[in-house]
Amino acid sequence: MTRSLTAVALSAAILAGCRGERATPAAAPPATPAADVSHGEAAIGAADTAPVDALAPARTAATLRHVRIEIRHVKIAVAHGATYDAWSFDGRVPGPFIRVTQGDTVDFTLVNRAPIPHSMDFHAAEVAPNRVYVNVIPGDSLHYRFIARVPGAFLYHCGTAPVAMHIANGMYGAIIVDPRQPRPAAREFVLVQSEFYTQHVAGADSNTLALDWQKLLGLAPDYVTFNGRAAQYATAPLRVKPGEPVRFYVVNAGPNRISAFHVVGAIFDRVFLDGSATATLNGVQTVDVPVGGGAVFELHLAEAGDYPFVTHAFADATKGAVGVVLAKP
Ligand SMILES: [Cu+2]
Repeated sequence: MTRSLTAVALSAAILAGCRGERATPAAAPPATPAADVSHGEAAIGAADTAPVDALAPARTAATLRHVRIEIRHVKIAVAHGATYDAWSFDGRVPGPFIRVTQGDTVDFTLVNRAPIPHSMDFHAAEVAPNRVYVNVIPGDSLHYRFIARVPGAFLYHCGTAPVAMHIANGMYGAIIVDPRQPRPAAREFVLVQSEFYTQHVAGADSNTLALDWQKLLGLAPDYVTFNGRAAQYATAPLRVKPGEPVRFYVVNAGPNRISAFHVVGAIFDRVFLDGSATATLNGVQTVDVPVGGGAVFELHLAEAGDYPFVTHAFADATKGAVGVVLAKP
């Protein structure tokens, strides 16, 4: 099969990114941009570490779901050659993908193994925040239950003040609530978009980064990512078959940037906004996922090839919010 110019250019950009050793994005646009690169201009990282698994967890039949999460402060890779001092749920950013079915009871335990207070806010829950979204001190734990009444793709995050700091440091994840009547079978992926605002840590090795609060307040991220690492699915594409039903659960953790989610070369068959159980949009090209929101995207890729997915806010795609779906028989 003849590869398109776009795909070739994207591959070239990926390879160029693989050779680069920069720990931070370029401060200036490329001097000699390739004329036919329309979707490959991100500071694309090499696959020097395994990508975060984007496959959605399988549905389960249990109606009482025990979920236990440990909070730990860990170092994560946010881009090729860039390590970030993160605050995490279960040692990963984003935290574990949770999947339950509408009507299930979630029996939740939060254990704080970190040196400062943290908490947990589930957007899939309808509860009094002052009862359960409370701070857990280091070494302590918290237990509460909620019923996942509304289907959809929901954010969860630490709600400890300043919330922007706790989210920007990595404390978020996705919880999928399936409708009681299952959605049709599809190849399913979870994508959590988020930003990193970085500065070098004094005394640490040159590639270790930590939060830059002023950049956060100025809405100027260094990296915008899907599942916590810049462009990781450009070098390790998500794989589907041509024509196969594909479903993306997209959640936007922010803390600041709206996601204009788009798959190059495809039109979404159906988009379910947030908790809506019925298709609210058909035949759409780009749909905003607000900060703190989620949406379910259903599509198919018409023919074999490489299909970039991006936030079409292209400054953010350039900072890493870009990946590729590889459709191959
Ligand atoms: Cu926290």
